Amino acid sequence: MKEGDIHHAPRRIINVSNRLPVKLAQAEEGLSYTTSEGGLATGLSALFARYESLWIGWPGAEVAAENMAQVSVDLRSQKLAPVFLNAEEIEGYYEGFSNETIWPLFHYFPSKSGFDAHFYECYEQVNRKFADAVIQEAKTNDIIWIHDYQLMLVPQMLRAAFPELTIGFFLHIPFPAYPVFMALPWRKDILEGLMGADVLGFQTYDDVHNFTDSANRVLEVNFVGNEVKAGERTVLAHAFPISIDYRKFQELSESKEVLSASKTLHTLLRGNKLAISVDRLDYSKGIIQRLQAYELFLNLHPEWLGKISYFHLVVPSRDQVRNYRELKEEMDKLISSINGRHATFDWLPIHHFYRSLPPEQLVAMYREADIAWVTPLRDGMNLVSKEFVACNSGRNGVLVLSEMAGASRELNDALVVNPNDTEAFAQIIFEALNMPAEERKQRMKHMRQIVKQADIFKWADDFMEALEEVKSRVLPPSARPFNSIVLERIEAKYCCAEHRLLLLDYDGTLVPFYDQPDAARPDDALLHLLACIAGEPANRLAIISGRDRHTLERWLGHLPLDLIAEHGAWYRVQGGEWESRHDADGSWKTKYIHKLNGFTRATPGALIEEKSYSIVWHYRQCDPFLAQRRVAEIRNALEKNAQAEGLQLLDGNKVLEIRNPAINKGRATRRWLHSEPYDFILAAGDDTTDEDMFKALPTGSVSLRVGSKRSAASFFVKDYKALRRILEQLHHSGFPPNHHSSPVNITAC
Ligand code: GDG
Repeated sequence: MKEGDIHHAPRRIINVSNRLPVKLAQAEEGLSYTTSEGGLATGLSALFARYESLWIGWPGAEVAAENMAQVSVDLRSQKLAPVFLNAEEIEGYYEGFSNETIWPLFHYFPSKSGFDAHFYECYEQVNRKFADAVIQEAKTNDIIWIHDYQLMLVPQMLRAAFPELTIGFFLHIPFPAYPVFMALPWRKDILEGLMGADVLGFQTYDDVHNFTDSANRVLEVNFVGNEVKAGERTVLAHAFPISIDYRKFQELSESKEVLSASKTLHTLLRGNKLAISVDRLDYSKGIIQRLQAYELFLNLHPEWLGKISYFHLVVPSRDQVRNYRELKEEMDKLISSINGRHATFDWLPIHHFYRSLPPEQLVAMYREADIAWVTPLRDGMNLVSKEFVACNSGRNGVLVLSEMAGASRELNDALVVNPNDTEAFAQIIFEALNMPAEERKQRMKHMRQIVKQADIFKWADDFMEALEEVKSRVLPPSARPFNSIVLERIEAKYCCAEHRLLLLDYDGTLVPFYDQPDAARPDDALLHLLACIAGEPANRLAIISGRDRHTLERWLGHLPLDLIAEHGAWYRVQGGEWESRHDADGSWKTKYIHKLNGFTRATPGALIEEKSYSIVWHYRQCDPFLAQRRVAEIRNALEKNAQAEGLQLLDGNKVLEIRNPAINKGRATRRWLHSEPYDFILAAGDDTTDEDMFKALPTGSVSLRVGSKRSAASFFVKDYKALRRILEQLHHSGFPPNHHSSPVNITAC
């Protein structure tokens, strides 16, 4: 990656998808390219007119090594960049993992999913290939937009290489509910891969919910609503229902070619009602269920025999693969049985097309249809439903739409059907055919408005807007990285200072986080380090923590240092007794604990920690989905009263804390600062409560934020180990090992 000039380089979108919008063919006469102007390419075209653009993807065919350079040059002129895949990669990554593991599982057909580790390896390798292709091209200021289930590991691969990059991901297919998703042995890798994006786009809110639920359960994250903080970044999971180029379809439906095809169709129908369906051959499309419902309808309503013509368009797909071959056999059998049983000399119940039709003929079908059946068993969105609405304007046909298609969330005026309910389906066919003209007109009018307003361009704009908005929330890091030059400068100050104050937070700053709070007890090395620093005559060391005083006393009470517990509600000067702040009041707690008890009983794994002046509701051990609901319920139940009583409800790491906001580390810090005049002050902490401490420090102090750049501290360090090294180094510089006084002896408690 080249460092782009953020201010002068034009913003560029790098679109990344499995397939490029061209199909490459290599014949003896040479290379040829056919543009496949799909919906996505159309949707992005308006964006590409506003931004610079590059599209990275597979050109759709295996390319001989000697042609690769030429193909790259040819494609470059169309702002495309190829990722070349060999036959083995296509088999493992695309046909294998993408289409035989993810596709069936994400469409709720776990029994059709294979879980072959070799396929997953290929998937990972090819995702790496795509990520490398992006990395080679990308500049800091570029926006990367990755598409679909074939490339779910790419966001994190890019993020690891370039933490600041703007990355969006859109999933075109459904994201399944956790009990289905958990069947995937690589579920954690997939979720981690996706979490590399800044914005994760899904077709519907159900998908957003399923994804955030899975992420909360599998990863150490806590989506509240549809957002989560991931280090410096915000990750937003949001629904962006994809759509079509409404105008293009509408205009096409009135073109000369379509009018001519419509006329032919009209003549052929001889006054019969036209029903249509348009699907790729796939078990998720509900092809069999629809044929069964149609057969039942004909049986129940023989008065319609000879009066309805069903144009059944199925686009061939993968019919060499067992699942698809079987589906085709079953479909062919059923069609032949229905036609065989009901056909007459001048009427055929089903006109079956097993091929792709030219757009003009497809649109003529949309235009002339009295009823369109879009009845998948599961579908991310389904664009056929929206195309029908855009093209059928004059006819006011009826859309029968499966409740399992994403489109059913928007097209409320369709007749919604459960494709598995054959009786209800047959009844809905009857209703659709008998719907009064005025009702058809009104329903179609509403649906048209929806598709017209929320077209594919709006979809792309909404996604980009969300991406830019989320990205703008990442504040420029204010803490600078700590390095050897900084260390030398601080060492120099430390050495010549006569009164030093060191304020150190404990959890996350001196020790890592553990699942069980008690596991964070200090190790021998830490006790030794603290004893050494505290033992320097010029030093005053205070541990300033949110923990309760008993724990601090037990773990660190024997060292010659000050202890500040519960964010300053309690403190103990070295050698003295514990004191509490004179204005601290804990009498409010009883009422709140009483209320929290009810929530705790109803939430397995939850527990209440009572501190002197605060209450902490812990939910680390709970089902994340349930916990999220409970936190919202607790907030609803308590927030109003708490505010009136001057209390604060604070979200922490899998905890909700109720506390008095007047007690904070900032106030405690000021108290310590006033106790003596210091000529060297150092403070270190790792979370938001430590920010109050940093802000209270006088100019010239050294402040260190552990693990994050976004801070009021002057420097950031990576983790507790880095901080310990700095402290050791300072101790050695200010108090060399051969110095006359030795640190106090300590024994680990
Ligand atoms: C994924 C998700 C989501 C079909 N037959 C012919 C033909 N088509 C065109 C239609 C339509 C497209 O194929 C199929 O629409 P889908 O919505 O099913 O799109 P997919 O890309 O297959 O599926 C899906 C979509 O992504 C977008 O996010 O909606 O849920 O599975 O555009 O017009 N076109 C022509 N002849 C045909 O015979 N010319």
